[in-house]
Amino acid sequence: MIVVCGAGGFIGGHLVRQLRLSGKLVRAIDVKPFDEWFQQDPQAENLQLNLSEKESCERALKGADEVYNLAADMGGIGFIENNRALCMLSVLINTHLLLAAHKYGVQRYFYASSACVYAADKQQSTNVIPLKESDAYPAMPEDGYGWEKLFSERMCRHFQEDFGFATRIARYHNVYGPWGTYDGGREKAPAAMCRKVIQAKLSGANRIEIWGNGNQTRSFMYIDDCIAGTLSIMASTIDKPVNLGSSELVTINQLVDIVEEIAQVKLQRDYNLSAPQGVNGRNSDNTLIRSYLNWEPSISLNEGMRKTYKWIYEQMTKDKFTPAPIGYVPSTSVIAK
Ligand code: GDC
Repeated sequence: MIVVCGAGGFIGGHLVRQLRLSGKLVRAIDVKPFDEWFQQDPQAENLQLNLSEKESCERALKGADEVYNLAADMGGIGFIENNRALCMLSVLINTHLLLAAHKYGVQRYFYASSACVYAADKQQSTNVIPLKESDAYPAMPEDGYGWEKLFSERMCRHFQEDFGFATRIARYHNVYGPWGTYDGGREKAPAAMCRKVIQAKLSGANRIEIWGNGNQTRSFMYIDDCIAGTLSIMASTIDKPVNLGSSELVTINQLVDIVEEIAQVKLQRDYNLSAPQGVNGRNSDNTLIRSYLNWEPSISLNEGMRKTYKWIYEQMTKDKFTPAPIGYVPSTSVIAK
């Protein structure tokens, strides 16, 4: 039995889907009510549980062979900069899950960490040197969210050393794709840009707001690469934190260029210099993952953004009133109403 914690979220939903496609027995858990899950597989054992509570974690992991912990209160830079205490409370989830995993003899435990663990002084320039795993120390991670991730990584390491079950840790670099958050405040830049460009296009507003000056650099990993890498890391012998991210570096302005090209529009850009911006530059050094797996994320930003844009466009337009075709004449019964 494989347990996926955070199964109602973006990455968790895709992971359950992939595990089910390969015929695995899956228990899927999230704190959100079922109608808020991004994806739900009726063949999985779906449970709504608050995993920050010890009893819920024990209920969740009883009978489990493998556990994926993707459960966390998180979001894009707009969310994590303004909700540091909430982000830190995710420590309760990982702590109680590790204890339950130890109690029930779980064999393998995956922890979803983040590039936000990396030290701030190594991310000050937009002209980045890709981050290698050792750059997390000396520690000065993203305030709140990053500290929790770094602490929880460390806890996984010591549970592995002291209690003898395998823990696997991936440091995700900005993951995007369909069936993820694109509005409401937790969205990351790729989904936010799709939403803003679509809104500008549909409304005819012709302009979008960009946080910062647009010169910040990032790499963005498409969800299919994230799931493939997650499964491989879990099955591997990599017993220390490893980067899981694309190494295709772009500026935020280049990300917007890609979305404009997909949408076939050219918009005026309004730069909001007081909006959350996070680090100036960040990229993933993939030497370690390549050396273990002979693999690294390779789906291009262009290809991934086309699929993401299409899905967000469908979500934003599906419930809308569709204008009648030109030349359409309503029937008299409709007019009488
Ligand atoms: O939110 P994010 O994708 O997270 O932002 C990337 C950059 O895009 C930031 O510099 C931000 O100012 C800029 N940006 C411009 N406009 C907008 O409308 C917008 N919305 C958003 N969200 N950003 C905009 C993330 C964390 C994650 C995760 C990853 C790991 O930081 O928020 O939780 O851990 O890092 O790589 P980002 O890349 O800063």
